Amino acid sequence: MAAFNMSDHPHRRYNPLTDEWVLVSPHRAKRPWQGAREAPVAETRPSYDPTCYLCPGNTRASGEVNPDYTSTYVFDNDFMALLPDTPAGEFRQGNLLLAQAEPGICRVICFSPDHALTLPQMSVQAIEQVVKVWQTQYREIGSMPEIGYVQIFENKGAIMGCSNPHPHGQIWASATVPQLPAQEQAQQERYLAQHGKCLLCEYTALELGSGERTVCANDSFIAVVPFWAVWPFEVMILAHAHVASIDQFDARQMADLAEILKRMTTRYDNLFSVSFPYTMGMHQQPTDGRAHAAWHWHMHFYPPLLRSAEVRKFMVGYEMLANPQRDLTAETAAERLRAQSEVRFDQA
Ligand code: H2U
Ligand code: ZN
Repeated sequence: MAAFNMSDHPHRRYNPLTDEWVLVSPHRAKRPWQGAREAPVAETRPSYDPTCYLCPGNTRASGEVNPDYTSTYVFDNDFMALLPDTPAGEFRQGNLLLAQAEPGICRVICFSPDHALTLPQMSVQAIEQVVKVWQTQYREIGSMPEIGYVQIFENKGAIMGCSNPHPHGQIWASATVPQLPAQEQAQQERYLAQHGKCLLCEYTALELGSGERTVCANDSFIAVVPFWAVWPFEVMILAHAHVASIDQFDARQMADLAEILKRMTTRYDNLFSVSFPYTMGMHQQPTDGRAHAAWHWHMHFYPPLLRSAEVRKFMVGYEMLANPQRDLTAETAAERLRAQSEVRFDQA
Protein backbone atom coordinates (compact mmCIF):
# COMPACT_ATOMS: atom_id res chain seq x y z
CA MET A 1 0.00 0.00 0.00
CA ALA A 2 1.24 3.51 -0.82
CA ALA A 3 2.49 5.75 2.01
CA PHE A 4 -0.08 8.14 3.58
CA ASN A 5 -0.40 11.29 1.57
CA MET A 6 -2.78 14.14 2.46
CA SER A 7 -3.59 15.02 -1.14
CA ASP A 8 -4.91 11.51 -1.96
CA HIS A 9 -5.94 9.64 1.16
CA PRO A 10 -8.91 10.24 3.46
CA HIS A 11 -7.76 11.66 6.76
CA ARG A 12 -8.92 13.79 9.63
CA ARG A 13 -7.35 17.10 10.59
CA TYR A 14 -7.26 18.62 14.05
CA ASN A 15 -8.28 22.20 14.79
CA PRO A 16 -6.13 23.25 17.78
CA LEU A 17 -8.11 26.49 18.14
CA THR A 18 -11.43 24.74 18.84
CA ASP A 19 -10.34 21.18 19.72
CA GLU A 20 -12.44 19.77 16.86
CA TRP A 21 -11.76 17.49 13.90
CA VAL A 22 -12.66 17.71 10.21
CA LEU A 23 -12.76 14.71 7.85
CA VAL A 24 -10.91 15.42 4.57
CA SER A 25 -11.73 13.23 1.54
CA PRO A 26 -9.51 14.57 -1.27
CA HIS A 27 -10.31 11.68 -3.65
CA ARG A 28 -13.98 12.80 -3.70
CA ALA A 29 -13.23 16.23 -5.20
CA LYS A 30 -13.24 14.44 -8.56
CA ARG A 31 -16.84 13.12 -8.35
CA PRO A 32 -19.52 14.40 -10.80
CA TRP A 33 -22.12 16.88 -9.57
CA GLN A 34 -25.80 16.19 -10.30
CA GLY A 35 -27.34 18.03 -7.36
CA ALA A 36 -28.85 21.49 -7.11
CA ARG A 37 -27.60 24.32 -9.30
CA GLU A 38 -29.03 27.73 -8.68
CA ALA A 39 -28.85 30.40 -11.34
CA PRO A 40 -26.64 33.34 -10.33
CA VAL A 41 -28.56 36.50 -9.50
CA ALA A 42 -27.73 39.52 -11.63
CA GLU A 43 -26.00 41.97 -9.31
CA THR A 44 -26.50 45.47 -10.52
CA ARG A 45 -27.89 47.78 -7.89
CA PRO A 46 -28.50 51.52 -7.85
CA SER A 47 -26.26 53.66 -5.59
CA TYR A 48 -29.39 54.78 -3.79
CA ASP A 49 -32.49 52.62 -3.20
CA PRO A 50 -35.50 54.55 -1.87
CA THR A 51 -36.87 51.33 -0.29
CA CYS A 52 -33.61 50.40 1.52
CA TYR A 53 -33.72 50.87 5.29
CA LEU A 54 -29.94 51.49 5.43
CA CYS A 55 -29.55 54.13 2.71
CA PRO A 56 -28.94 57.74 3.90
CA GLY A 57 -32.08 59.78 4.54
CA ASN A 58 -34.40 56.73 4.53
CA THR A 59 -36.80 55.66 7.28
CA ARG A 60 -36.07 52.41 9.12
CA ALA A 61 -38.64 49.86 10.35
CA SER A 62 -38.59 51.62 13.74
CA GLY A 63 -39.69 54.90 12.19
CA GLU A 64 -36.29 56.48 12.79
CA VAL A 65 -34.75 58.38 9.89
CA ASN A 66 -31.11 57.75 8.87
CA PRO A 67 -29.00 60.92 8.63
CA ASP A 68 -27.45 61.92 5.31
CA TYR A 69 -24.25 60.11 6.24
CA THR A 70 -21.29 60.28 3.85
CA SER A 71 -18.95 57.56 5.16
CA THR A 72 -19.97 55.01 7.83
CA TYR A 73 -23.06 55.07 10.05
CA VAL A 74 -23.69 53.13 13.29
CA PHE A 75 -27.08 52.74 14.98
CA ASP A 76 -28.64 50.57 17.68
CA ASN A 77 -30.30 47.58 16.01
CA ASP A 78 -34.07 48.19 15.96
CA PHE A 79 -34.64 44.47 16.63
CA MET A 80 -31.87 43.60 19.11
CA ALA A 81 -31.31 39.93 19.89
CA LEU A 82 -29.78 41.01 23.20
CA LEU A 83 -31.26 43.85 25.26
CA PRO A 84 -29.35 46.20 27.61
CA ASP A 85 -31.93 46.34 30.41
CA THR A 86 -32.39 42.57 30.84
CA PRO A 87 -32.79 41.81 34.56
CA ALA A 88 -30.40 39.32 36.15
CA GLY A 89 -31.92 35.91 36.78
CA GLU A 90 -31.59 32.18 36.53
CA PHE A 91 -33.91 29.19 36.06
CA ARG A 92 -32.91 25.75 37.31
CA GLN A 93 -34.81 22.49 37.46
CA GLY A 94 -32.99 19.46 38.75
CA ASN A 95 -29.68 18.66 37.08
CA LEU A 96 -30.92 19.15 33.57
CA LEU A 97 -32.76 22.38 32.94
CA LEU A 98 -30.76 25.57 33.19
CA ALA A 99 -31.36 29.07 31.82
CA GLN A 100 -29.60 32.34 32.56
CA ALA A 101 -30.59 35.91 31.75
CA GLU A 102 -28.21 37.43 29.17
CA PRO A 103 -28.01 41.23 28.88
CA GLY A 104 -26.35 42.77 25.85
CA ILE A 105 -26.61 45.21 22.98
CA CYS A 106 -26.76 44.97 19.18
CA ARG A 107 -25.72 47.57 16.63
CA VAL A 108 -25.71 47.84 12.85
CA ILE A 109 -22.76 49.41 10.98
CA CYS A 110 -23.37 50.79 7.49
CA PHE A 111 -20.02 50.48 5.70
CA SER A 112 -20.82 53.07 3.02
CA PRO A 113 -23.66 55.36 1.94
CA ASP A 114 -23.45 53.75 -1.52
CA HIS A 115 -26.08 51.01 -1.78
CA ALA A 116 -24.35 49.46 -4.83
CA LEU A 117 -21.03 48.65 -3.15
CA THR A 118 -19.57 45.74 -1.21
CA LEU A 119 -16.27 45.69 0.74
CA PRO A 120 -14.09 44.62 -2.24
CA GLN A 121 -15.60 47.42 -4.33
CA MET A 122 -14.79 50.08 -1.74
CA SER A 123 -11.44 51.93 -1.72
CA VAL A 124 -8.81 50.90 0.85
CA GLN A 125 -9.32 54.34 2.46
CA ALA A 126 -13.06 53.74 2.80
CA ILE A 127 -12.47 50.26 4.23
CA GLU A 128 -10.03 51.79 6.74
CA GLN A 129 -12.91 53.96 7.92
CA VAL A 130 -14.85 50.75 8.64
CA VAL A 131 -11.84 49.33 10.51
CA LYS A 132 -11.75 52.52 12.62
CA VAL A 133 -15.45 52.13 13.44
CA TRP A 134 -14.81 48.53 14.53
CA GLN A 135 -12.05 49.82 16.83
CA THR A 136 -14.11 52.62 18.41
CA GLN A 137 -17.17 50.40 18.77
CA TYR A 138 -15.11 47.65 20.43
CA ARG A 139 -13.77 50.26 22.90
CA GLU A 140 -17.11 51.94 23.51
CA ILE A 141 -19.28 48.83 23.86
CA GLY A 142 -16.51 46.90 25.63
CA SER A 143 -16.31 49.57 28.32
CA MET A 144 -19.99 49.16 29.23
CA PRO A 145 -20.01 47.49 32.67
CA GLU A 146 -22.49 44.76 31.71
CA ILE A 147 -20.63 43.76 28.51
CA GLY A 148 -18.10 40.91 28.67
CA TYR A 149 -17.68 40.16 24.96
CA VAL A 150 -18.09 42.13 21.71
CA GLN A 151 -18.75 40.10 18.56
CA ILE A 152 -18.17 42.08 15.34
CA PHE A 153 -19.31 40.39 12.11
CA GLU A 154 -20.68 40.70 8.60
CA ASN A 155 -23.25 38.50 6.94
CA LYS A 156 -22.96 38.96 3.19
CA GLY A 157 -25.24 37.65 0.46
CA ALA A 158 -28.82 36.45 0.31
CA ILE A 159 -27.78 32.79 0.61
CA MET A 160 -26.20 33.62 3.97
CA GLY A 161 -29.57 34.93 5.13
CA CYS A 162 -28.53 38.55 4.82
CA SER A 163 -31.67 40.65 4.75
CA ASN A 164 -30.33 43.62 2.80
CA PRO A 165 -27.60 44.04 0.13
CA HIS A 166 -26.62 47.51 1.41
CA PRO A 167 -22.99 47.14 2.64
CA HIS A 168 -23.27 46.65 6.39
CA GLY A 169 -22.10 44.60 9.32
CA GLN A 170 -23.30 44.01 12.84
CA ILE A 171 -22.18 43.92 16.44
CA TRP A 172 -23.75 41.68 19.03
CA ALA A 173 -22.28 42.18 22.49
CA SER A 174 -23.16 40.08 25.51
CA ALA A 175 -22.50 39.76 29.23
CA THR A 176 -20.93 36.30 28.90
CA VAL A 177 -18.33 35.09 26.40
CA PRO A 178 -20.27 33.13 23.74
CA GLN A 179 -19.56 29.48 23.00
CA LEU A 180 -17.08 29.64 20.09
CA PRO A 181 -14.84 32.44 21.44
CA ALA A 182 -14.95 30.67 24.83
CA GLN A 183 -13.78 27.43 23.19
CA GLU A 184 -10.97 29.30 21.41
CA GLN A 185 -10.04 31.03 24.65
CA ALA A 186 -9.79 27.74 26.55
CA GLN A 187 -7.61 26.25 23.78
CA GLN A 188 -5.33 29.31 23.61
CA GLU A 189 -4.94 29.30 27.40
CA ARG A 190 -4.21 25.56 27.42
CA TYR A 191 -1.59 25.94 24.68
CA LEU A 192 0.13 28.81 26.49
CA ALA A 193 0.20 26.81 29.73
CA GLN A 194 1.55 23.69 27.98
CA HIS A 195 4.09 25.23 25.61
CA GLY A 196 4.81 28.66 27.09
CA LYS A 197 3.99 30.21 23.69
CA CYS A 198 0.97 31.72 21.97
CA LEU A 199 -0.92 29.21 19.79
CA LEU A 200 -1.66 31.67 16.99
CA CYS A 201 1.80 33.34 17.08
CA GLU A 202 3.20 29.87 16.43
CA TYR A 203 0.60 29.07 13.77
CA THR A 204 1.16 32.42 11.99
CA ALA A 205 4.92 31.81 11.90
CA LEU A 206 4.35 28.28 10.58
CA GLU A 207 2.11 29.50 7.74
CA LEU A 208 4.39 32.44 6.87
CA GLY A 209 7.25 29.97 6.64
CA SER A 210 5.43 27.37 4.55
CA GLY A 211 3.40 29.51 2.14
CA GLU A 212 1.42 26.40 1.14
CA ARG A 213 -1.87 27.69 2.54
CA THR A 214 -1.17 31.43 2.15
CA VAL A 215 -3.61 33.49 0.09
CA CYS A 216 -1.91 36.86 0.49
CA ALA A 217 -0.04 38.85 3.14
CA ASN A 218 1.24 42.31 4.05
CA ASP A 219 3.51 43.71 6.78
CA SER A 220 0.93 43.20 9.56
CA PHE A 221 -1.37 40.34 8.48
CA ILE A 222 -1.52 37.05 6.63
CA ALA A 223 -4.61 35.52 4.99
CA VAL A 224 -4.52 31.71 4.99
CA VAL A 225 -6.82 28.79 4.33
CA PRO A 226 -6.31 27.16 7.74
CA PHE A 227 -4.97 23.58 7.79
CA TRP A 228 -8.20 22.56 9.56
CA ALA A 229 -10.63 24.52 7.31
CA VAL A 230 -14.21 23.20 7.16
CA TRP A 231 -15.81 25.53 4.58
CA PRO A 232 -14.42 25.06 1.02
CA PHE A 233 -12.76 28.48 0.79
CA GLU A 234 -12.56 29.29 4.49
CA VAL A 235 -9.93 31.91 5.32
CA MET A 236 -8.35 33.22 8.51
CA ILE A 237 -6.69 36.62 8.73
CA LEU A 238 -4.00 36.50 11.39
CA ALA A 239 -1.98 39.35 12.89
CA HIS A 240 1.78 38.78 12.71
CA ALA A 241 2.18 40.51 16.08
CA HIS A 242 0.70 39.25 19.33
CA VAL A 243 -2.22 41.66 19.71
CA ALA A 244 -5.18 40.59 21.81
CA SER A 245 -7.78 42.95 20.36
CA ILE A 246 -8.40 45.67 17.78
CA ASP A 247 -8.14 48.46 20.38
CA GLN A 248 -4.40 47.63 20.57
CA PHE A 249 -3.79 48.09 16.82
CA ASP A 250 -1.41 50.88 15.81
CA ALA A 251 -1.97 53.13 12.78
CA ARG A 252 -0.01 50.78 10.53
CA GLN A 253 -2.12 47.76 11.54
CA MET A 254 -5.34 49.71 10.97
CA ALA A 255 -4.26 50.61 7.42
CA ASP A 256 -2.88 47.12 6.73
CA LEU A 257 -6.08 45.42 7.85
CA ALA A 258 -8.06 47.54 5.37
CA GLU A 259 -5.54 46.68 2.65
CA ILE A 260 -5.62 42.91 3.18
CA LEU A 261 -9.44 42.93 3.44
CA LYS A 262 -9.66 44.64 0.05
CA ARG A 263 -7.22 42.19 -1.56
CA MET A 264 -8.68 39.05 0.03
CA THR A 265 -12.34 39.82 -0.70
CA THR A 266 -11.46 40.81 -4.29
CA ARG A 267 -9.89 37.37 -4.74
CA TYR A 268 -13.11 35.85 -3.40
CA ASP A 269 -15.24 37.75 -5.94
CA ASN A 270 -12.91 36.73 -8.76
CA LEU A 271 -13.06 33.02 -7.88
CA PHE A 272 -16.52 32.55 -9.46
CA SER A 273 -16.99 36.08 -10.92
CA VAL A 274 -19.74 36.93 -8.45
CA SER A 275 -20.17 38.97 -5.30
CA PHE A 276 -18.89 36.19 -3.04
CA PRO A 277 -21.18 35.45 -0.07
CA TYR A 278 -19.79 34.74 3.38
CA THR A 279 -20.12 35.21 7.08
CA MET A 280 -17.03 36.87 8.50
CA GLY A 281 -16.07 38.24 11.85
CA MET A 282 -13.28 38.83 14.31
CA HIS A 283 -12.36 37.01 17.48
CA GLN A 284 -10.51 38.84 20.19
CA GLN A 285 -10.14 39.11 23.94
CA PRO A 286 -13.25 39.52 26.10
CA THR A 287 -14.03 42.93 27.61
CA ASP A 288 -14.60 41.51 31.09
CA GLY A 289 -11.80 43.52 32.69
CA ARG A 290 -9.58 40.43 33.16
CA ALA A 291 -6.10 39.94 31.69
CA HIS A 292 -6.06 37.68 28.63
CA ALA A 293 -2.41 37.00 27.79
CA ALA A 294 -3.27 34.00 25.59
CA TRP A 295 -5.64 35.82 23.19
CA HIS A 296 -4.42 36.52 19.65
CA TRP A 297 -6.70 38.70 17.48
CA HIS A 298 -7.87 37.10 14.21
CA MET A 299 -10.70 37.02 11.68
CA HIS A 300 -12.61 34.09 10.17
CA PHE A 301 -14.29 34.05 6.76
CA TYR A 302 -16.82 31.25 6.24
CA PRO A 303 -18.10 31.25 2.62
CA PRO A 304 -20.63 28.58 1.54
CA LEU A 305 -19.74 28.34 -2.18
CA LEU A 306 -18.15 25.09 -3.34
CA ARG A 307 -17.40 24.76 -7.04
CA SER A 308 -19.23 27.61 -8.75
CA ALA A 309 -21.64 30.41 -7.97
CA GLU A 310 -24.45 27.84 -8.16
CA VAL A 311 -23.10 25.00 -6.03
CA ARG A 312 -23.00 25.54 -2.30
CA LYS A 313 -21.93 23.39 0.58
CA PHE A 314 -24.54 22.25 3.09
CA MET A 315 -23.68 20.99 6.56
CA VAL A 316 -25.89 17.89 6.42
CA GLY A 317 -25.84 14.12 6.87
CA TYR A 318 -22.57 12.94 8.38
CA GLU A 319 -21.72 16.54 9.26
CA MET A 320 -24.80 16.99 11.46
CA LEU A 321 -24.30 13.62 13.11
CA ALA A 322 -20.58 12.94 13.23
CA ASN A 323 -18.18 15.73 12.22
CA PRO A 324 -17.65 18.21 9.38
CA GLN A 325 -16.20 16.92 6.13
CA ARG A 326 -14.61 18.45 3.04
CA ASP A 327 -13.39 17.17 -0.32
CA LEU A 328 -11.14 20.03 -1.43
CA THR A 329 -7.95 20.16 0.66
CA ALA A 330 -6.98 23.42 2.35
CA GLU A 331 -3.84 23.46 0.19
CA THR A 332 -5.84 23.21 -3.07
CA ALA A 333 -8.29 25.90 -1.91
CA ALA A 334 -5.36 28.22 -1.09
CA GLU A 335 -3.81 27.54 -4.49
CA ARG A 336 -7.10 28.46 -6.20
CA LEU A 337 -7.36 31.73 -4.23
CA ARG A 338 -3.69 32.52 -4.84
CA ALA A 339 -4.26 32.19 -8.58
CA GLN A 340 -6.92 34.97 -8.54
CA SER A 341 -6.24 38.55 -9.50
CA GLU A 342 -6.45 41.37 -6.95
CA VAL A 343 -8.31 43.49 -9.51
CA ARG A 344 -12.05 42.74 -9.40
CA PHE A 345 -13.38 40.91 -12.50
CA ASP A 346 -15.60 43.81 -13.60
CA GLN A 347 -12.67 46.28 -13.40
CA ALA A 348 -10.15 44.17 -15.31
P1 H2U B 1 -28.43 41.24 8.25
O1 H2U B 1 -27.03 41.78 8.46
O2 H2U B 1 -28.51 39.76 8.50
O3 H2U B 1 -29.00 41.65 6.93
O4 H2U B 1 -29.35 41.95 9.34
C1 H2U B 1 -29.61 43.33 9.29
C2 H2U B 1 -29.97 43.84 10.67
O5 H2U B 1 -30.60 45.10 10.55
C3 H2U B 1 -30.92 42.93 11.42
O6 H2U B 1 -30.30 42.52 12.62
C4 H2U B 1 -31.59 45.22 11.53
C5 H2U B 1 -32.14 43.81 11.69
O7 H2U B 1 -32.62 43.63 13.00
N1 H2U B 1 -32.57 46.19 11.09
C6 H2U B 1 -32.78 47.36 11.82
O8 H2U B 1 -32.16 47.53 12.86
N2 H2U B 1 -33.66 48.31 11.37
C7 H2U B 1 -34.43 48.17 10.27
O9 H2U B 1 -35.18 49.06 9.88
C8 H2U B 1 -34.40 46.89 9.49
C9 H2U B 1 -33.32 45.92 9.88
ZN1 ZN C 1 -29.22 51.04 0.78
